[in-house]
Amino acid sequence: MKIGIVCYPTFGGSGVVATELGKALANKGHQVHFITYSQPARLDFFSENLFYHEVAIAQYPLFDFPPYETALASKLVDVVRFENLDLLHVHYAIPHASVAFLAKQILATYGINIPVVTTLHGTDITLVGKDKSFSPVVTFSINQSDGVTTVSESLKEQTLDYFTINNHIEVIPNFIDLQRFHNKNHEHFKKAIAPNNERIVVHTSNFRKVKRVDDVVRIFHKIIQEIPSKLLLVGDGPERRKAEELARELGITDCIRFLGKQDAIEEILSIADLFIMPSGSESFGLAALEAMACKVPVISSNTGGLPELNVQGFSGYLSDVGDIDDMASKAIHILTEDQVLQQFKENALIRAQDFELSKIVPHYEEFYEKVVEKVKKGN
Ligand code: GMT
Repeated sequence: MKIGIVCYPTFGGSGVVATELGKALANKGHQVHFITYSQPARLDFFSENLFYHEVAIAQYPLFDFPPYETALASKLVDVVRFENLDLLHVHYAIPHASVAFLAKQILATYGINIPVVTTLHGTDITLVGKDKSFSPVVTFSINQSDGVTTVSESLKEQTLDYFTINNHIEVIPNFIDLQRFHNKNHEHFKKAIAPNNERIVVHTSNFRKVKRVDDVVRIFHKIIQEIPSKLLLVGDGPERRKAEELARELGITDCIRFLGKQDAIEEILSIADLFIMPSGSESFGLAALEAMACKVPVISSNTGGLPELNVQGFSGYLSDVGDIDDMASKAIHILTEDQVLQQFKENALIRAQDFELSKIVPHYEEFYEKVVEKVKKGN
């Protein structure tokens, strides 16, 4: 199949999933065309089946807001027509689903009926999408898509709750490439970070409010009252400064390293003993799955899709959003005894294996086939 993929090419989870999906589909012999405004962060290798089309946005003094949507729609029309694509798969509803709808209408004037699949990832529904300034367009474009997927049952339910949806929604969870994400022996690195054999706690995110990075610092503060540990904070974003200030206030900067944005997340996860994800809202929690794949148990909130991933008392623990005391005491339970920690580490990997790439990607292929068939038959 010839597939066009539209996504945010940055470090966000939706862009990562879209890029990994494209790479996996290309490996399986599909021809995949990425159509984005810059090269997707994880599109880092050559394959004869992978193509990248950059959306160039013209600058003009009149444009206070450069018309990205118009440029993207025009590019989609061009790529679908001249590369003879069979299907467009857009990730993150805003603005990609409505842009795909516009491109589809334009393509119809050329006699092309391009099937459009929209994947909803999280904040496009739970945070940004349901805002009144976007919701009419989000509702319309979800209903107009030929196929809609969400990354968890929870996100499907929230989509149906927040919007008036008359379209079927297929749940296809996030997946993990265990060839890349697995525990690697990095004793030298571990020794450098934790010279006295302290436990290593990790959090990775884009440091937005919804990630509650402050909670990570506060939970860690409680952990080190009981167990010598180090905290690695990976990523960057608007809440980083606040977290740094909190660490200074609590007097624990010696135990915390802010590593900023990192590509080789799996290298860092390989030396970790615990991953903390206290998010206020999380449709799936791909970063937690990446940790579990590297044998790192997870302390998470019980919001959104996290209970569909993290299994209470097996791969880690879940607590109510903001319940720092509970998260800290569960973290301490996991970290105190070597034997208990080892068991949680093994379990984390077992749970991650349920989401192995080879188990999930075929669901997308089957869904594409269904959607193409439906569009061919005229819905
Ligand atoms: O919040 C992020 O980390 C980025 C965001 C995105 O859409 O780029 O991530 C969302 O999509 C990921 C991939 O499907 C999910 O694993 C994350 O749970 C989801 N984030 C939220 O719901 C907050």
